[in-house]
Amino acid sequence: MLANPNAAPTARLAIHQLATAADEFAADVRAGLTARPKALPPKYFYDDLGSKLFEAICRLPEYYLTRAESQVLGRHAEAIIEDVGGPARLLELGSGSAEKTRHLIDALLQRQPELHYLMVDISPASLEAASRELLRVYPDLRITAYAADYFTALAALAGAEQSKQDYRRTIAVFLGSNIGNMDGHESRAFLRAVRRVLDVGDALLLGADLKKQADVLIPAYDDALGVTAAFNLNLLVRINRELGGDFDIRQFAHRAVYNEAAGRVEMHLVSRAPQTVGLRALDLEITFAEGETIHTENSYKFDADQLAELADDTGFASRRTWHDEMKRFSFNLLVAINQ
Ligand code: AVI
Repeated sequence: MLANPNAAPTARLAIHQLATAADEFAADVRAGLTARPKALPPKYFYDDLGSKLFEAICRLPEYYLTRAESQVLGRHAEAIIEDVGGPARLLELGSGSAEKTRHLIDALLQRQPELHYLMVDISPASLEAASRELLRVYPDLRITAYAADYFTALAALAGAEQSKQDYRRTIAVFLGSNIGNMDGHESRAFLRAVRRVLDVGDALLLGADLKKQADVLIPAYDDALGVTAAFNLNLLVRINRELGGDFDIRQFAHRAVYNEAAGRVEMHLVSRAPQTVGLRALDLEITFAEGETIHTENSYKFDADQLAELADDTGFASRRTWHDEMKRFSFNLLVAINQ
């Protein structure tokens, strides 16, 4: 674990950059672009620009998820916190801008004098910006931030023997339906890893988008302004920059489809023409047929039975569920149980 040399010199904030295999991105790009069909892991969307584009997506009229979840949190944060009991510390996986989290921080600080907020995000720039903004609004908050992917951060947290100190409970939060970007196997491995850093009685707050009509889903992933298209295409920009790629971005198009049988929205990058792309750092050339796609993301949509099964399989009991007014999004309080 490396302390970030740029970390602010304040006892209230510690930012840790967790070392990941230096060439993991290169290895994943090589594997993904030489596979049939071609695919890339969505975690690589979130470089500095990608994280900002995702924040912009969250403000789009078509992207109902963020507003729906904020509505639930705005209305029920106190009841949610009440249900868990405390005093509690907060552990957020995929904190992003941490805007919605403020509802929970406010509710916790109404019940307890202090709060330790542990935040994990793959983007160091997002962590830096979000933690500074939080400290401006809540000068007494104690923040420990981890720049890492979820599994690396959870392994570090499990091994760090993090003492809860004055906190009776840990509340883990996984918002925004981030769980939807994992397939069934990965989401179970992830929830089990979360469960390992919790004690019996601790809570996991899980935001999950619900199954719905394609005419609501597709615009959410293919907005009129083209922000989601830019978010998707930025993956090629990142490959060009970091791996010496020569992708001509204009020769690829964004596509979002609802795969109803699989219960997920899929994002693809479609080659507009037959073409060959070089990747200098990988000493690799990739050919594309016209219309061939790179599958860049799955966004699974859930029903109540699937969510209950997920909790059941991973050492949690579902205690309560809240919905937004339009019942588009579900917010689930899961409690860690003996396994
Ligand atoms: C982060 N994640 C839950 C978003 C989603 O809805 O799957 C990522 C995203 N992709 C396109 N738009 C937003």
